[in-house]
Amino acid sequence: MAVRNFVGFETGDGREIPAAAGTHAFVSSPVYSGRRAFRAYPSGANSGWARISGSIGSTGTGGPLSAADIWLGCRLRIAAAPASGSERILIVETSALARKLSVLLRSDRRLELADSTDAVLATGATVLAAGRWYHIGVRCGTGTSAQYELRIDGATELSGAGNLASSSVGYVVLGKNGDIGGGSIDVCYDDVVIDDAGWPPAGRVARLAPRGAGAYSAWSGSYADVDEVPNDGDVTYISTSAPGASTFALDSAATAGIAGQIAAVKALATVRDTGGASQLAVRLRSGTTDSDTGWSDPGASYTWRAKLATTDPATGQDWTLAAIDTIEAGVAANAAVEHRCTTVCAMVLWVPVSAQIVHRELRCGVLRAHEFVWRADESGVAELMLNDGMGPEAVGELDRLETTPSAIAPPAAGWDVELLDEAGADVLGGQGADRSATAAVATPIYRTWSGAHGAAVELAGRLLLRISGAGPRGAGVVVLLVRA
Ligand SMILES: [Ca+2]
Ligand SMILES: [Ca+2]
Repeated sequence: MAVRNFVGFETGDGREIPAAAGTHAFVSSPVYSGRRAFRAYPSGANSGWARISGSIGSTGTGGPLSAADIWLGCRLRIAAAPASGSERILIVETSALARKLSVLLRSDRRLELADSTDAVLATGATVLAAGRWYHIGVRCGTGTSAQYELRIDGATELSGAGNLASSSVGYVVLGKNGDIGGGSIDVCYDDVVIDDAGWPPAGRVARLAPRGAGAYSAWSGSYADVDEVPNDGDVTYISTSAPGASTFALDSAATAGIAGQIAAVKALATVRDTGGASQLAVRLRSGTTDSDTGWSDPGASYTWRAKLATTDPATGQDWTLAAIDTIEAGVAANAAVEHRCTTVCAMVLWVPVSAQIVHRELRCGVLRAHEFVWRADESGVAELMLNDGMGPEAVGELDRLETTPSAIAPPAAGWDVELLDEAGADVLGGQGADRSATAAVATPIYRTWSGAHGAAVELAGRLLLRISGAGPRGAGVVVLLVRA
């Protein structure tokens, strides 16, 4: 999997895409995630669309994907379908902006696919509800008998082979570009992810805004000049006429509402010069490691440059939430002409992770071993209800509590396991507290031959198995030995 670009429209002004035209808006409602989404709402034969770069080039400009295959994911919400017939709502284009594969919205709110000659390939069965967000997946290959696939909320709706043109994938257009039957549409899009190797994560895009000075401050002006949405052009900006860099501390992951696995980070700046041969780069700083684009001349009108990183430049490994809290974004200049920058931020593509507990019961005579394999959520918690007639049944005299931390995703030291009754009391009496992050721990809860561990613990009635303090996505196993 290689994410080549992602856009959540959080700049609020299109300063992250190469073009938008016709009847469109960057809206604050509705959004799927973050604070902005893209709306295309042309009437009649009009168009309204946004073009998304297939990739980010080495100098930070948007460019074509230049790959034979694209796997695209995005959120899509239909407010209005054409009154009759069908109209384009998403197009995979070549580098020359020719249609390879089009997703059409029919008047009955079913989707269909058209090939590079605009012939309909297949029509889906699912009627999409109006006013509801869906996750849409589109795969498009290259050639006269190339693979295509359409997914709705992760399920394959259409797949097969068709004439998808001989030129490789360049760009993606969201909205209606080119009329079919004069039909009006009103469709919103969010969280677009482009991958050239497989289905991308169904992620969300959050914006980290500048919140203070960073490690570099060669440009005149402060973070308050580059923190607005949408950009204010030359009303507030930072500038330099000499080589040097400025970077800014950013919102924390928690402030931005990020609580999950990080798929990619994109430092983004809106920049121009005031004439002459400028040399500008975007800098993404992680810890003490600077990761810059190559130099380019943005010209005298405001445009954007971006630095995309699918792994943490400081480690070469996957991004972590902790690393997100260290990053800075900024700009660098390398020529003695005036460079200006009016906005800086970092976009983060992240995927929510939910808690899981899987139960297995092993029986040996009167002994029952209830094994709970668990993974905590971002807050370090995992919960499962027992004995409620729906989930696992664990009834009897509790003999032993055993906990084993995961070696691959170890929990935080001192994590706790409790069994809470309906009054909220821990029937384990706190004996599951402060478990090891590295070693298996067995705690005899009660032995008939010894009163050392207090009164007998009888498991009965509804009980909440609660793991807590395990750290984000910590994992392990809890075994309860019960004498039936
Ligand atoms: Ca968004
Ligand atoms: Ca500004």
